[in-house]
Amino acid sequence: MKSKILGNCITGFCAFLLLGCMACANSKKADSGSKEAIETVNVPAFNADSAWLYVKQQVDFGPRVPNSTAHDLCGDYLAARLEAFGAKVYNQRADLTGYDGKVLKARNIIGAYNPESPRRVMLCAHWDSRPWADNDPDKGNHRKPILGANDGASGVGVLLEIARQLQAQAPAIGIDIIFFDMEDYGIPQFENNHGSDENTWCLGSQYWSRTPHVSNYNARFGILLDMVGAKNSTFYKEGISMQYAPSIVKKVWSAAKKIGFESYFIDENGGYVTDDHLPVNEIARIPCIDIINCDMNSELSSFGDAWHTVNDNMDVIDKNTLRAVGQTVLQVIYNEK
Ligand code: AHN
Ligand code: ZN
Repeated sequence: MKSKILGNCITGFCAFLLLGCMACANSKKADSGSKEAIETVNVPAFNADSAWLYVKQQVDFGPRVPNSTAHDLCGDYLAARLEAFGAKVYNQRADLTGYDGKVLKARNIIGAYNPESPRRVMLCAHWDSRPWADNDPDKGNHRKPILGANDGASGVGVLLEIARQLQAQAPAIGIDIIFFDMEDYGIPQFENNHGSDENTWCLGSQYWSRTPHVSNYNARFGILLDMVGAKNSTFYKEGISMQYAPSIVKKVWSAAKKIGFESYFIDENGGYVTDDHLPVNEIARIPCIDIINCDMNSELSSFGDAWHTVNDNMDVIDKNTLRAVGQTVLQVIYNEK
């Protein structure tokens, strides 16, 4: 009897010790895991003032429509910025044909960081601006070109600031920043055949997807930024992104939530958008998502009141939105191993 009680006590004590040790082991594991994460992943702080300036510097050239001096000069500016920020720069030039039969002198501009690494992520945005303000409430503006502060320049501005950060502190993986040309030459609303051909949009990214800047190019995934600068923007989980790259959507939206930007990155599905990520997914076969503003309140367009109007100027740009997107993208790429 006595020994049985003692036996039970010993068994109980052992069990207690064992459980205690397991608890220790668990907490140790958890501790060292989180410590490691804090020690090794140092995500730089996105500077929204710089990004805003890079948006303005593009807009200051005027509309960057194909075959214009402003387009030429802005292309030179973007390539020079990437070069100054330490990227290996590729200028991919091509003659592409618009829906109207015009030959367009296209230029995709690529900045490669750590080009030798097989572990890569691509970040992209379009840098051209639309030659027609065909969604303007005033019909008299429909054939005027747009400044494209939000539609084009905002994504590029965020990526230039990221390029600056990449030079200051390298992440563990290689990054390719790709500025696609001629995204916005799609058939205007005033043409009879408007809506007839999706392929009239995204000419630069279609070209790149067939003919990447280096042969056998590959990346783990891509993130496209389009219209990421307007005040009170909301980014819903876009349809094509969810179809081809749901895990990347999840990764990006979780990263945004983790750092407090869930009021911008809404945890709900949005519509399907024909954008530069479509050829990247379907032709280059690289899973690529689109972070694109979806405005539920605008009566003019689901992309916001200023979309494809003469009002898409610096007045619509808000540094808080640029920061929310830029910091989220940094959070993602510095956590890739
Ligand atoms: C269409 O309206 C077909 N696509 C929207 C993609 C876009 C236009 N992004 C910027 N401008
Ligand atoms: Zn557009």
